[in-house]
Amino acid sequence: MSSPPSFTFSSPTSSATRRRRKSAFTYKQLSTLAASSTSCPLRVIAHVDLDAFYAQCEMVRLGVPPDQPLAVQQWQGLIAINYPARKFGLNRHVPITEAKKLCPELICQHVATWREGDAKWAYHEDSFKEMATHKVSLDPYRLESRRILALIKEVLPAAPVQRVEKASIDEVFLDLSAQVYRTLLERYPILKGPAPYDDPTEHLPRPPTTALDWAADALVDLDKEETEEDEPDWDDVAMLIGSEIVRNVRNAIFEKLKYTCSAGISRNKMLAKLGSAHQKPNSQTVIRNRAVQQFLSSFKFTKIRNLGGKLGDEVVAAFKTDTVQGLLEVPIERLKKQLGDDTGSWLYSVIRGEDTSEVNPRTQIKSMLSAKSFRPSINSFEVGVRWLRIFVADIFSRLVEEGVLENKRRPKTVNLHHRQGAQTRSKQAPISMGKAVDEDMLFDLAKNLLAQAVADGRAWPCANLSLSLGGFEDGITGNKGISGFLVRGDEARAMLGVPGESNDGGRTETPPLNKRRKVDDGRIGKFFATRHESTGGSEREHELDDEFYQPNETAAVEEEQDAFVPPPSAQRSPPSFDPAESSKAQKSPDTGQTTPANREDVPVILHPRVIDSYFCDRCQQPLPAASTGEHEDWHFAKDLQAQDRDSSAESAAVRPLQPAPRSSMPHNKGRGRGRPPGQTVRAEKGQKRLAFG
Ligand code: DCP
Ligand code: CA
Repeated sequence: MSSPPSFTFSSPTSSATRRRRKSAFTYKQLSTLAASSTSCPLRVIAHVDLDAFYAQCEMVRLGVPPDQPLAVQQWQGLIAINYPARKFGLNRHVPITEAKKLCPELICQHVATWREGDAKWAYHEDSFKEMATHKVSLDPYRLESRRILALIKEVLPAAPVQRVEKASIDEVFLDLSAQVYRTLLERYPILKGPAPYDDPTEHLPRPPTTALDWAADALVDLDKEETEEDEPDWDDVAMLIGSEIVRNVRNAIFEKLKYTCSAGISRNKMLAKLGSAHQKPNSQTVIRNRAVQQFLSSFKFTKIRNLGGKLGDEVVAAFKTDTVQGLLEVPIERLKKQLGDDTGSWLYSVIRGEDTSEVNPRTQIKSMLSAKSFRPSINSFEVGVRWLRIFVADIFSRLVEEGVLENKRRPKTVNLHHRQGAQTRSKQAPISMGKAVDEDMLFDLAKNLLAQAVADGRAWPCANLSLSLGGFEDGITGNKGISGFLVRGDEARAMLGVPGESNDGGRTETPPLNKRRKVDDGRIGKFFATRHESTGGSEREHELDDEFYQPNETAAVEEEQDAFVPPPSAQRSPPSFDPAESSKAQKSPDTGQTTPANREDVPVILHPRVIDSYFCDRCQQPLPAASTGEHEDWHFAKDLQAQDRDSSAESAAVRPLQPAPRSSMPHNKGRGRGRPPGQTVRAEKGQKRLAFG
């Protein structure tokens, strides 16, 4: 981060002139940059995308020279093509035989595979012929992805200044705002203030700079009414600093790991993402605020994420245009009338370059899946079980990386999906909270589920089998096994250092951390999710379903994508931030946990000398760590019961012994996962361990 500042300073102007010239930005706005506020007009966001990622992984692994054409093969298709090969007109749609004709020196490297019966994936000779007995492994690319991510985090200053969101296997978003703020103040001490008259709404002085040196960046042309002769303001300077940071990150990735990547730098995620694709490979594009409209106008709006599908088609049909330029002429009222208020407003903003979705560093996996399609179909329990062994090994290696051995994260359910003809059926089983998650235990569970499917008599012939783990949650570490006593609200709060209501009767209107994230993400949120993007914790990892791989289909890759929030086209009303919702809970300054705002008489099971506690955010109350398993089982049972009503076999196995508090019911749509406003949570006394069938 130490490249020299590349500014050309203005010749001194008279102080009278200077005094008249003010920045468009205020001291207050500058201060919000330090906090990476999503509404800060000086925000700097970057999107970094590895070039031809799988192909580069293979080039690095094999030590292939940079100008050698190479493609990554999966069975009979190409899934990644390096840039030297693209010069020959190759892309994912070109069949391999055709590709070799177009580019005779092309190296086609097949992906690694798990061979039936093996305990580890490997690069096998002629594996493309072994589709019936091998399964694709994307582990080599995941491992490289992890190394790159770790390096990026190492190059940037420590959190909380650093905000890195892994968006897919080869993409990250960086919120550089706080780091840019720090650099701005170092380079321009005048910004430290104080603001004139101590008034934060005062405008900043203009930057003492007339021209900025953008080095080798691809600079998007300015909007029509702007000229390069106009003196830069602080947003331009902020963008320049962001661009320096990104250049350093990219240099480090290349120097240390030999990968090239492209990047986009702009004021939000949507623009940064469009920017990174603007000039590939190995370059970075800066879209200054003054260039946003010019940049966006050159796009078909169908290129913007979530406008590529049905919603995009609907908009094209309704307004007879597929360009941003064309759509800019449509008044907001017409957009709303056609698409509904929320989607209409969202579309209106997005084509004007507005996006307040946050860069969310907490991108935790919520589920994992390993799958295989069979051609021909399989017909016996033994063969199915051999595949389950591979699925479990595949998933378990990912679980280890997620920290399951240290109980940092653990799944709650295991699911088996099997397809027979056009019918896909599922079986689900809970993973007992009391036991360590290991390979044998998962294998046994999976095998039992397959046995159930066979017993139902509808398993064979099976065209597709997949195993997934779901309901990932933070595990409890250091559980001392203290049994619980029952204490009541205030006492429990005092023991946990959780505040009650404030003396003035008011409440701290701070939304819970997870709720805030959720709300903010929901805000048109996933829209800007990249193709594989995770979305604020609602992340799913899945591996390729071999047979269903179609070049250029997103399903063909290991994806870490949002599993739960539909794009605006599906939900038709992007949720917006509801300040009222924020006031439903209080946040403890000590624990960072949230507590219900109105819970005078909530009975809490708690040991008087409890050291380890955890907070159940579904019941909105603290509980002793020792009861975690029991309590989670109970929630789990309720969830299963609700989800699986139509599957009598499974729901019969899970019979809670007591009614759930209203807050935990999955169908309670009152206010997110909390209880509806005004209701007091009343947990039942003496919760008992459930008997699972
Ligand atoms: N991928 C895949 N099937 C697809 C799309 C992608 O298997 N239909 C895999 C291979 C890619 C990786 O995901 O290397 C990343 O996808 P990108 O879309 O980012 O494509 P590349 O990184 O290959 O190329 P680019 O330089 O255009 O980003
Ligand atoms: Ca890429």
